[in-house]
Amino acid sequence: MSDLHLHHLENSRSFRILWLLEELGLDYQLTRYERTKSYLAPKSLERVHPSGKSPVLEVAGLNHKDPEQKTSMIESGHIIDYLMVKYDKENMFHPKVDADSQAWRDYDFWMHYSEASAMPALVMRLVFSKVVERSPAVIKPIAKGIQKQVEASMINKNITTALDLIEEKLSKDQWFAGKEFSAADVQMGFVIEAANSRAGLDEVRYYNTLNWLKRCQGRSAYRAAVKKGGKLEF
Ligand SMILES: N[C@@H](CCC(=O)N[C@@H](CS)C(=O)NCC(=O)O)C(=O)O
Repeated sequence: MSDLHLHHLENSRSFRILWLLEELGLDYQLTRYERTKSYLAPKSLERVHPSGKSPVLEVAGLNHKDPEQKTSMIESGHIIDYLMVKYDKENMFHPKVDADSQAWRDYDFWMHYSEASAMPALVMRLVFSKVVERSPAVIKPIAKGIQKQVEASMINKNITTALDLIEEKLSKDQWFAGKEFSAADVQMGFVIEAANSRAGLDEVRYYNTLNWLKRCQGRSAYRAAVKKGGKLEF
């Protein structure tokens, strides 16, 4: 039995972990969860970790006093760091930690930027679209009005700033850490898929970003992850 067990919620950040496990060629157990009608995780995920969020990676053997016990890890960035330190000894998917290396600084920056700055704006947009979708017909026009106002005043600018920063980076480099594909591309993949899914990224303005996405989607590990965990559809 494998030491790793990924709990994967459809259309979620756990796709990152699924994709990275495939890149690393590791053996792992997979449990898939469907979202509820409210687009949340099902209650059953709370049995694996009280946060009830995805991803959760259960790891066996971390408790030396009780090797049978499994440790439930959450936070995609943290799980990725763990997988890199534990399984990427040859630095195939992350640059060597070195404050003087541009590749490492870029890697670390995008690993953080994805969840700290880019995702919050995208999640806000998703939440407002769900509010409108689920509003009763009589108040739908009012909900739509509020959505438009909040998007214009608070959300759109942040999303555009993030996407422009990403495009600028990918117009200079093939990958987020520079010349080599890395786990930072995996972490940023979900951001760009989420940004592209609903509205679709402008093909001219985000030319390099869309080419980067095609390169990611063409990787055999990405395709294997889609086969096992489902395509990302928001
Ligand atoms: N910062 C966390 C975010 C985890 C998170 O919010 N996951 C979402 C899926 S993308 C989730 O589980 N949502 C279901 C829910 O809130 O019920 C990470 O990167 O792992």
